Amino acid sequence: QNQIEKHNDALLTSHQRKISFLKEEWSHIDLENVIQKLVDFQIAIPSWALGTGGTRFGRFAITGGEPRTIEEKIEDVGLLHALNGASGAISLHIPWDIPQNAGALKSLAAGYGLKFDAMNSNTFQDQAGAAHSYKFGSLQNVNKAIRKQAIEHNIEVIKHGIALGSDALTVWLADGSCFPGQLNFRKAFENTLESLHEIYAALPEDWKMFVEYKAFEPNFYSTTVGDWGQSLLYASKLGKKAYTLVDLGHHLPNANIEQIVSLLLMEGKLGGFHFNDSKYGDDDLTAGSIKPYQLFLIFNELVEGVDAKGMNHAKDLGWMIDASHNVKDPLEDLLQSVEAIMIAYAQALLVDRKALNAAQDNNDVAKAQEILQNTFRSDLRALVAEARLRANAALSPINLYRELSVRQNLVKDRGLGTVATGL
Ligand code: LRH
Ligand code: MN
Ligand code: MN
Repeated sequence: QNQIEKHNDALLTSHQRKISFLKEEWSHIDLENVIQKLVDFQIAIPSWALGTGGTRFGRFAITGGEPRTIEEKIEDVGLLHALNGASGAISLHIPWDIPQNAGALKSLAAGYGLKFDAMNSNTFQDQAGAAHSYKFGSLQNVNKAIRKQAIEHNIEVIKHGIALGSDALTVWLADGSCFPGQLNFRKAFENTLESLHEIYAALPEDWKMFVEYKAFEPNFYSTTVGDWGQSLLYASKLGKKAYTLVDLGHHLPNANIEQIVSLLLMEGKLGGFHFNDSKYGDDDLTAGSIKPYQLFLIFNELVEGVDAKGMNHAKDLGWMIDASHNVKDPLEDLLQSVEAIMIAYAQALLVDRKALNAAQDNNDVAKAQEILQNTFRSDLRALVAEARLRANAALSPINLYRELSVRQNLVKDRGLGTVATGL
């Protein structure tokens, strides 16, 4: 906290100049309200993004200092949260994480101001000692015993989550097929639905189930939860605790994700997000690093839809990053992702919605574009920094991270080894 204050003091004059300018520029808008929304907004960090994931071709363990235990993963997210004030939750993946002592983990996390976000199950890899293989799918499998093993794993994950105080289960399935004829699509859907029903029945009353879809990979001909239509079909059939989860990297190229978001919100079936960016497929790159305008357009629909439904921006949807790191320091990358998400959110909050609605009602296409691009092209970084300042976080998190030689210190403490996440 001391270091953060010292860092902020040095940057304060320049920061205040930028904020005064923004207050003048946006004097017609209640900026205090916008800043408060930014302060409240929290984006969960996935435990598997804290180390170097690599690609399926290899992993370059150059970073070092990677967290070796859940405790160290919590420490790392605690550090991110101290720096940016916006990473107040961690999302675990079972069995990449095996929480042994939930009580102790809960109080460790609480000490850093962290909660446990959605729990993730894993039926896309065979686990050591497991009786059955998921080579031909898990919840969809033609073999009932294999489906049962996968169902029981998910119920186990819910139990871990209950002990940690989480309130959501994210189910992502690699299930599908690689060749035409391999699978009966209808039977695969029905098996998956039946399995999901059994998992759903084990959910506590106040929990949500997120059904995450993905177009392809690791299966390359069909995926059994392949798109938002299929996910919505499962979520609708399952019941009110089931929702669709949108991972930005899980679409076919050029999909209109903002339209998907808008319609899922309309149906009350949008549950949460995995933020990342991509140029080709499920690249899991830094949010906003490739298509920042798309990220803004998605947030524009989110703000519009969430407000139309009278929902709470910070609480009613699950916000999370889902990234993988190959060439960057994972912690620096996560700081960059959070920053990009916050900027897109700030831009969406400043859209003149009344004027946009009027332009839409008048079919004034050029005006509508002007309105959107006016905020997208405004530099709102100081607003996001102001939110950090008010949360006692750092004005420039990544610079402070470097000034304090955090990575070098982590390497000293934890060594150069890497810890495989299984990816
Ligand atoms: C699948 C996915 C899913 C998994 C995570 C590791 O591509 O996005 O969310 O749980 O990656
Ligand atoms: Mn994901
Ligand atoms: Mn993915």
